[in-house]
Amino acid sequence: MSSENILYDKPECPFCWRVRMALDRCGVVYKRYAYDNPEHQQAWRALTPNKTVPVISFDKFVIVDSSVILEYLNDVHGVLLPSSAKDRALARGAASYADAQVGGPVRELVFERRERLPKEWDQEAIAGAMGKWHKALPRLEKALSDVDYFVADAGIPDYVLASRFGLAMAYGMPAPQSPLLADWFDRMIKRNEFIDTAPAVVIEAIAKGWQL
Ligand SMILES: N[C@@H](CCC(=O)N[C@@H](CS)C(=O)NCC(=O)O)C(=O)O
Repeated sequence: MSSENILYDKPECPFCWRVRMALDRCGVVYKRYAYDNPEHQQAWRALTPNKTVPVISFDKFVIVDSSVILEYLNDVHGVLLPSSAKDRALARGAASYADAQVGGPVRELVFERRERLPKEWDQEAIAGAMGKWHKALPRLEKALSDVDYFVADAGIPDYVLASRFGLAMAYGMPAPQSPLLADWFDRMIKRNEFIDTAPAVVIEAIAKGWQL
């Protein structure tokens, strides 16, 4: 029997998108099933105790939670984290900071703008999210002072942050004031694993000429 990899996924979920980028980068062939497709929903439910996406089944070996999937992909393919223990710790630290401090405000902005009509938007909540976004960026910028990516040729922290930045830009977050982060993101959006896996809303924003 031939092997089969299945990703249960939601297009605009940042956790799913970073896993899609990593799978693409590692050249893993997989089927992508929408978690809420009635044909696949029952199978997805049976696999995840948390009822979240992403969930992946590598030839029936199931992993739940994006950070565990990304670490597994690095263990197998070895390109998503640096080789020294110290550099790996720094990369994991950057990923976890990006997710908490950048992810939080981006989530607030996306929820406000995606779930409501423009006239119902809570402008105070949007301004609050934008303020937190600007506060979160300087620390990430520091890590990019001498390098093109957080991990040589891009890796886990790059995919974690790019999934947040992509959605932020698509939902109208102001461009980062930092030239280093703006240049990093410009490099990221030109990469195959970004373009091949981006949600429709991000592809549409890029097609409309969206630029930082
Ligand atoms: N820690 C989990 C978080 C995953 C998560 O929160 N996914 C959201 C979508 S972005 C989810 O599945 N929510 C339940 C739902 O949409 O029904 C991971 O990294 O995989």
